[in-house]
Amino acid sequence: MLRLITIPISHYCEKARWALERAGLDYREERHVQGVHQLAARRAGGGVTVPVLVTPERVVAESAEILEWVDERLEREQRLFPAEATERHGVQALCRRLDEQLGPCGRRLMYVNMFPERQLMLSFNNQGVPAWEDRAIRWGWPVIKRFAARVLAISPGVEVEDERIVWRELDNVAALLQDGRPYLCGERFGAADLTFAALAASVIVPEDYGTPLPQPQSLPPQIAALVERARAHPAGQFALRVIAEQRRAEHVVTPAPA
Ligand SMILES: N[C@@H](CCC(=O)N[C@@H](CS)C(=O)NCC(=O)O)C(=O)O
Repeated sequence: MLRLITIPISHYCEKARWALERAGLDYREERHVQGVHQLAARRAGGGVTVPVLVTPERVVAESAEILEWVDERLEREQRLFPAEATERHGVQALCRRLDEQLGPCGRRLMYVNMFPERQLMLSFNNQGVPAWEDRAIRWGWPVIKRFAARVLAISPGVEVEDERIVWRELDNVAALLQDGRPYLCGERFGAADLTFAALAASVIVPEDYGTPLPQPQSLPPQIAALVERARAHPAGQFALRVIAEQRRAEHVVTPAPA
């Protein structure tokens, strides 16, 4: 059985869950809160970030590599990455940009906004984690907040620049789609679409996600407004469409025979 070490709300972890579930691969998700995740990731053979996928042959400790590992187990026509080298490099470059820009900035933007909403945040953050971790993060909240601020490089006002970068990345995705193509790299759903839709979750908070996310009606007005603005953006609309079409169990594809 594959093991996937996660922080349940993490959008990088959602990339991995989505790819595994789409491929119909059975896995056990081991959920942890921030801080403890580093111990769990290291113990599983990874580094300090999650997701970490433990497979019978090796440990895969980067979400982008997990997508590639899963792809190797699929029939060619069901793969997320094109076989042709130039096209493949194009897809990988777009995924890397999303991983490096949208991923961290969207995450920090949401953390900064949600930090004052401690009860609401923890009720979603801690779903499915061991009971002692749930208790520890509630009791140790000031320490955890300082730890998160350090890991995420939160400084006063950083969210203003994060919001600018997130919207720049949404604009970039919308520009790619402007010629009418159905998916970011052409006619087929692929790694760039999955990566974008998963990472955009920090601002569009989709209902369809590997763990429940707080919906706008339960969020404070200024965060709800941010989410509604992201959902209304053409790239936000695209992410919601891709999730509605592709994230469900009926989109499970067939693994290649071993
Ligand atoms: N490049 C990594 C980034 C993963 C990442 O940043 N994961 C976060 C969770 S969203 C994490 O583990 N953060 C805590 C830390 O860096 O200690 C990947 O794509 O897997």
